[in-house]
Amino acid sequence: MNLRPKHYVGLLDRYRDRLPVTPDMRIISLVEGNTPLIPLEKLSREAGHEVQIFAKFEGLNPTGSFKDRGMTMAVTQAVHEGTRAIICASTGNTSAAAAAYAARAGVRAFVLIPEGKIALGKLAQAMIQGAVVVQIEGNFDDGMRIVKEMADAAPIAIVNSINPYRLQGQKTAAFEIVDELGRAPDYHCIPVGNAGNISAYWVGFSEYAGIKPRTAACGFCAEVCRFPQPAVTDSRPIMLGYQAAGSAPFVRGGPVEHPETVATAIRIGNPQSWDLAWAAVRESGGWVDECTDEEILQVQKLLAEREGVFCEPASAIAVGGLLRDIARGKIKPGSLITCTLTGHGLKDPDTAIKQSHSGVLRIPAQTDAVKRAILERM
Ligand code: AN7
Repeated sequence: MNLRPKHYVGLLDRYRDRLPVTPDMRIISLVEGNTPLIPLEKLSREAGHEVQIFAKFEGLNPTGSFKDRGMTMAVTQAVHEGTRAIICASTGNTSAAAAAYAARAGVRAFVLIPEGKIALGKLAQAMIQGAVVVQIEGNFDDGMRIVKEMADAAPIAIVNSINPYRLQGQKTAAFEIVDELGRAPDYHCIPVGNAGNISAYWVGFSEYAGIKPRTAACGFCAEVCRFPQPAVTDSRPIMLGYQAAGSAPFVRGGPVEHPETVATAIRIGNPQSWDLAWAAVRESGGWVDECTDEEILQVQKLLAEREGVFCEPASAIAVGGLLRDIARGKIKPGSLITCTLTGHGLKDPDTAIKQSHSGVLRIPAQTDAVKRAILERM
């Protein structure tokens, strides 16, 4: 007998056969996942080489970023283990998701954020959702170090992506892409900060192809996920990771001590999933490259103006890097390409307004003046 509801109730339910979900678990969910795969028709045409580009718009998750996928799994597991409190370091989105799922579960959330370098929307989310917000006089990497030390000292669950349950939840985005396209894309483009998400996608794409990736994340998955499940597709994409030039440890070949970028979400110099991410890139035959802040903002605006898709700066980098690699001839003509837009543009209204002020006209409140202004611009 099928006891599952007919309507969509979240990714832990939809993909429970491939996740560490047991029947006795209380599922903590905001009905996350099931995000749209939006064809970027104009950008594809303009890029040429007969490419087809799709955006997996993760900004449409309940808290506005892909973090919800990992958080539903991590908080469900933490509550199952009897945890009363969760903690994370965050550049913003993880803290927003942690606060929301903690509220849902009825546990306390402690979030460590870098002072002054967090987008306004994310701060608002963490605050109103009742998390204890701790602004540290340091950056994300400082916060991460402290969180790891704290968890040894107190009975509290870390919900950063070093928690393997986070990656398990996040791998479902790769499942959705393949389910939607009916095949794996040829390339998948993704921003890289702490490097958990690129690792999770690789696990997801690999599992769907019936292949066990040579990564520790899948070692974990083999224990709890009853892998292998039946293969759904026979191929995996080439993984392309993009970093902000001022915060690009994977491009530099080692940690960056003072990371800086307008894309504050990925202002991370010492990524925790270093080995997993490299395994994903190497095993897939892909690469990691960087974009300047200028390129990031330009492409954020391009996506908004030309496609009507408003993502945050850190997300735009996936498309920015891709378009450049297409122009350089690094992408096979005729390819089917997916890009993860990791977070919603509304997260960071300050940055959006700052680079769009020329779009606002100031005129007297008179019909004539308005008419003239409009007719001049038709
Ligand atoms: C919009 O919230 O690390 O490479 O603390 O918010 O898996 O870290 C955010 C990361 C990309 C990078 N895009 O993903 C945090 C945090 C957005 C993000 C990333 C983040 P990872």
